[in-house]
Amino acid sequence: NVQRHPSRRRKLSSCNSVETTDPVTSPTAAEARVLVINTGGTIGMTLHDDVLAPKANAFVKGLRKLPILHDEVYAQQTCLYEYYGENTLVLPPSKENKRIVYTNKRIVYTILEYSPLLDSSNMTTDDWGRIGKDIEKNYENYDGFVILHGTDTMAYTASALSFMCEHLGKPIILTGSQVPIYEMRNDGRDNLLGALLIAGQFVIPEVCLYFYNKLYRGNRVTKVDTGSFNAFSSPNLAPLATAEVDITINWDTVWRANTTTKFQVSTELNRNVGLLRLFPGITSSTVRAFLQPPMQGVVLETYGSGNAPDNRPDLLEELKKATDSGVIIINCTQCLRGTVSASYATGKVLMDAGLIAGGDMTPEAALSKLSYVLAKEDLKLDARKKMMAQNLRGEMSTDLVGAKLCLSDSRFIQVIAKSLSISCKEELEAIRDALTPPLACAAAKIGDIEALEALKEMGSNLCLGDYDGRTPLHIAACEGHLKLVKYLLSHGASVYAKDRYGDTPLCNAVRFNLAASGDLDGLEIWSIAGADLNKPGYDGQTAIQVAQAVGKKEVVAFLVHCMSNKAKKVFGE
Ligand code: ASN
Repeated sequence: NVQRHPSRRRKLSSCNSVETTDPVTSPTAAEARVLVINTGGTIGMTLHDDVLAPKANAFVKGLRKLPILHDEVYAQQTCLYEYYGENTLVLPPSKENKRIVYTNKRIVYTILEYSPLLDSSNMTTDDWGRIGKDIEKNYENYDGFVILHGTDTMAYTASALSFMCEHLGKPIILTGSQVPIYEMRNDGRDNLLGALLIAGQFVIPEVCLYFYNKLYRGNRVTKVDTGSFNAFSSPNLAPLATAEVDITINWDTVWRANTTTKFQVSTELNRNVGLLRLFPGITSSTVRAFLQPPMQGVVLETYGSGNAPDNRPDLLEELKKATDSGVIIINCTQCLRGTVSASYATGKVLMDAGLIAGGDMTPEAALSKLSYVLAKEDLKLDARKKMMAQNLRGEMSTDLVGAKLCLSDSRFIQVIAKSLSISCKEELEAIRDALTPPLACAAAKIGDIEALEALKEMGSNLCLGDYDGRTPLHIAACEGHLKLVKYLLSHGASVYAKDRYGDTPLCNAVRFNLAASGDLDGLEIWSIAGADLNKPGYDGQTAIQVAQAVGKKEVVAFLVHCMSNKAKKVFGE
């Protein structure tokens, strides 16, 4: 952490290429850190005996020679290698993006290369566990994670990680390429660059997959093309973001964990799962053989909207026998797009045989979800079945009939739309998105949960920030409205959201709330944990000023003591 490296901090502040001209502004606000886990795949492959295979220890060296992926001058000026090691690189400054509140942030990324590097066809459940563990180990030190991975099984890994990562609050983005990054014409550079920019600049708390200018929810994708750069499709969910002239995030679609529980990775996965695709004339002995113990969970890929022959009692009997003996069978469609439904007699027979409807889940998502759910040994069969039918990570669409209030139902928006002569949906949404974040912040300031509820019903996203990128959670944290903080956290607000000044709700809570309430123990803990207690906040006030204003002398003394210790360290170097 740069805050623990005063000399790097000084270098950063004096370095012209870094836009931190204000010496009191922490340079961390100008940098985001991303951990890149390189598991292998075409992106880093080279030709050996006329076939592509991964090459160890070459990736970092290769990237260092690519100016769009590494700024050597900045690295030298800011002692990057000295502090983060030889495997750390830094992107050049990104172009000003009007839609991003905090611009000019440098993305500093560290590469963790696996050995051996794998073609993704060689990946196993153990490899998913290894990736999960590495994310968990490094979670607090990085703003986001990029996983370099082969495309062949990337949709499986993305799906599995989406379930394994519980209570996720930061972006994890899988990417790779169809052509190695070292070739003249390749898709690897763009894919890596896009994934890094998104992982470093946006708090999208999901396991995603970035490919060919689009960010997808990881458990919604499937590989659809072997010969195109546009290799992935997310048939049942629009992309979370598109990287065209601007990077545009579809915030309404972003999935949020809605919990206050600490992030953890569940690496326990059940291996006795399988995929079985129906085809005309499939024999009952094939089905029986497939469903034999130790099989515990199967994704049955059925026809159309979840149909199977209803004139094949032999087949249906095998399925029923298996579900009766405790095998969980999920009904997913073979079609690329759409969902299973109970509209045909040929679909109903499967429900009667004890299958669970998989909605519009991809087979990759259904399989990895089974593997995750079946590993929860403390759950009984019924609870596991219930979990399989639930939407756990946005992997399936839930019936939203009646759940989403129509925008034009809101009196408030109606009145404004009328006075501005607006009628189309897009314009209504634009008004809502412009007006509701400051309203939500105002409600947060006075701790008004009811007003926030009303805004939420209007369809507004309570995680969005105002002009300065300050979210209702930033405000509630500053004001010390604990109930409201809990409410916002349980509605998907992120403690990692950075405002224009690089401040998160977590930092705000420390500086304004602990200082104002005189919580010395709390302040000390934060100080030990590396928080910069002297850094001013969005309104220019430092913790000392806050404490002085409310007459907390012991807090002022403590903070002065912290400051002089820090100064001694800096000048002592
Ligand atoms: N066979 C490669 C892999 O999945 C394909 C790729 O990455 N484009 O590792």
